[in-house]
Amino acid sequence: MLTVFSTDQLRHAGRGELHRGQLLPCFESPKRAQLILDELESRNLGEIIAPEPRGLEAVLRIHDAAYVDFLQTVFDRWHEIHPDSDAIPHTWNLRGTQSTLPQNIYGQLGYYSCDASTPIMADTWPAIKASADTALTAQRLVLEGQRSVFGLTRPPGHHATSDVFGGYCFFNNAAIAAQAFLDDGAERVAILDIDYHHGNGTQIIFEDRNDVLVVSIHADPAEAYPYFMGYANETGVASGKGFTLNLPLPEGTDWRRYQRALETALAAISRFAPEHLIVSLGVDTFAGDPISRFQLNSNDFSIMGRQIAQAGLPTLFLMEGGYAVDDIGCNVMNVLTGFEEAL
Ligand code: SS9
Ligand code: ZN
Repeated sequence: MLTVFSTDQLRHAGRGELHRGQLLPCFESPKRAQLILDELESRNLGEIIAPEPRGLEAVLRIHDAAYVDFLQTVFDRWHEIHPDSDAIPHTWNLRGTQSTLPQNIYGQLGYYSCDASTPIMADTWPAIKASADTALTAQRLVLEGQRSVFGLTRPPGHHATSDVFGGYCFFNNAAIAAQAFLDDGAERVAILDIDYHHGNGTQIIFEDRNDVLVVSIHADPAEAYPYFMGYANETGVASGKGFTLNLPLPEGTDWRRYQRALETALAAISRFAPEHLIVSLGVDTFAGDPISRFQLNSNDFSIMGRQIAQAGLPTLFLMEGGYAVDDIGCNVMNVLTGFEEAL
């Protein structure tokens, strides 16, 4: 399987995130991508290629122009006032009130974000741009006939909406790739989100549409981030009704239980009959993950990959979460080789 990755994606390296009352070293670190690459190389998954640099057209199909411009410029504005720190939002608007875009930088950081876990630093922009380019190059390779491609997207994307960053995400790489498939002529694309956390950004982007089926298996939002969304009764909006499927699972979920949800997810995808499948691949369902509470082991990821291959679809894997750095390479590699072994 081909992998797409740019070293520019390593340039986003936050100093700290607000986690349960403490400023801790960022869980979402460049080391994650580096360790995945090391494992793919040592176990010979296949060639690793750099993304083709792209303009912003495909990004702007999903994200608001003002948001994209904000992300591109905010750090320089921040740096003039705070030369020694990352930009982190700390104030948000009141629920249900008119939300005017403030001119003030603290106001704008709050306006365009949903949490304080997602710092912005000098090279955040080149890293998130390269991550989106990675998704788009991998998407094109699938379009051109590769059975599967791994876009090692980092920073991840599934919590980002058209104009909100958070949950370590800025550009919704999976949404950008799904829209690119449609713009290249596909009629239906399915996104299978197997990250531990509900892909709230992806759901919000597509919830009123019937050309992208969004299926997410994740920790029950009653107990886990992102807390406000991801319940089973969210099934889509207006003409998107029936094209969102949430399969929340309790803390402590092991492979037996997970596998049944994956079967349900894959059955829904096959009824939808998409031309392409995008997998939002998070391995934070691993038992050793420091911020998650499922119980999958490394071998389970191989079975998961095999099961996903049974869908029989051209498949674009895009990286989302996974924070147990010692095992992240092995767990990702197992999904991808499990997939290939089933072919
Ligand atoms: C606050 C705890 C949750 C966000 C988790 C985002 C996971 C992305 N530090 N932080 S896959
Ligand atoms: Zn996650």
